[in-house]
Amino acid sequence: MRDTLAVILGGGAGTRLFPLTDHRSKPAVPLAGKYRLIDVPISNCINSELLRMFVLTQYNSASLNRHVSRAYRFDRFGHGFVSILAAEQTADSKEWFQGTADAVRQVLPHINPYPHRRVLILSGDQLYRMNFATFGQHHTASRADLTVATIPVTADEAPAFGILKTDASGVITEFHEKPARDKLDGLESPVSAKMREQGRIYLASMGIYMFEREALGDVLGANPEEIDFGKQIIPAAIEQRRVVSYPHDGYWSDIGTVRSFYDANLDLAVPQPQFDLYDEDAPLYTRARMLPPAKIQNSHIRDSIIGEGSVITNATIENSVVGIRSYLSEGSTLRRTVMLGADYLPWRDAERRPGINPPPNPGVGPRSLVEGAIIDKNVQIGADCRITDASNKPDADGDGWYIRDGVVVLAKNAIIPDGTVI
Ligand code: ADQ
Ligand code: ADP
Repeated sequence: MRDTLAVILGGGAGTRLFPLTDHRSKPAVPLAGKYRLIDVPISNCINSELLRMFVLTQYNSASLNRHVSRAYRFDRFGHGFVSILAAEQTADSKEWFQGTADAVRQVLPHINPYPHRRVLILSGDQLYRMNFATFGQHHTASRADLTVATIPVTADEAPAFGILKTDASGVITEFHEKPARDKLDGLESPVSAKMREQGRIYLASMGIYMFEREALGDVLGANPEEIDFGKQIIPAAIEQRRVVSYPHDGYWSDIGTVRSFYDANLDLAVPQPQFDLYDEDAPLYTRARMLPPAKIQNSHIRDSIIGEGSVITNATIENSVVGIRSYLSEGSTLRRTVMLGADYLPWRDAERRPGINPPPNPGVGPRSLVEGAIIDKNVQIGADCRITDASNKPDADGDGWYIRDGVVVLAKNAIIPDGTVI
């Protein structure tokens, strides 16, 4: 992988994960009790010995910079780096990245000086494990200009993806970005018997692309008005270039919307999760924080993940992910809830806490119940609150809380007063 550069697409306008992206860029959103979204593609790269990575983001957010600079320091005798490239205003470009292809086009002048033969383009909002060295071997053996990673999906799922067709040798002959459900006829692909049994007969693009360097420069240069890979660049490329499919057969999940982020987190807390956090051959890396182990007193906990540094006293926790430094007090209950954790514990000296006026008592207060929610960092939930499942409620905005995709999201640093009912 020494001749490959990775470009991780770290998010557009970022509305789909709002309010989690209100004060941080999408790649910095906390995941699975101790990681951040960006740790997934970066870990896949490191585990594939692909050590030169660029992260493209709309905001040069302090929290992303802090995380990446603390977590990923490579050996000074090697050649590895993770470089954050934020959208910038230049003489010939608008301020924001207009789309995925526009983002890559705008940063090519920063990437081109690094010696490379291939560019691997990755999404920043997916949970999966993939060996990119094997992907690269497939790309080389297929003599492809561009290889698209693909996964079989059902007719219900297909309209959310780019759906493609291949010939018998795996060359992509058609590509339709997010086709309507009634336009799927004739788009079926040959898949394994097991996939066919599950109705997974359409091949979806995973938004993971390996380009030969000159092919990328050519397709972006030849179509300067086209801003999106899925809508424009990939369909154009299959007309002009050799574009091949790389079938992925492991777990893969979108984590780019509030609902999919919530579901993917909770899926990690079941007894046999499809995504294995315990795989020692391909670990998920993050910043080492040296926190103490979780301390649990007289509590009932079932099918949950508890983050390090947490303190849990006389609480009930079911089917939940409880992030680092979470504090749950007397008689509190969490069900089907993703708690992102806290930057400090309630008893830490006020003047040593990060940020301006963070809540004095982050955590879940006495006798409070939280069901079906995402609790962002440092939220203080008072005593006797009742936050219950909102899966049938429409989107709504409250004081320090939101409902999105049927999930209650308590915003970072919110103070939820005693007795609140949502
Ligand atoms: P979507 O997921 O809808 O479809 P898109 O919204 O373009 O694609 O996002 C792809 C990735 O790029 C995400 O990580 C997103 O955050 C990031 N991104 C989006 N706009 C960006 C911008 N302006 N600057 C930087 N990053 C940006 C795509 C493909 C489909 C494919 C699915 C698979 O278009 O064909 O099936 O991914 O998830
Ligand atoms: P998030 O993006 O999840 O909101 P931050 O990156 O702001 O989180 O905080 C993550 C870590 O950085 C925490 O451990 C916190 O203590 C620390 N931190 C936050 N703000 C600062 C700061 N201004 N200076 C130093 N460390 C900080």
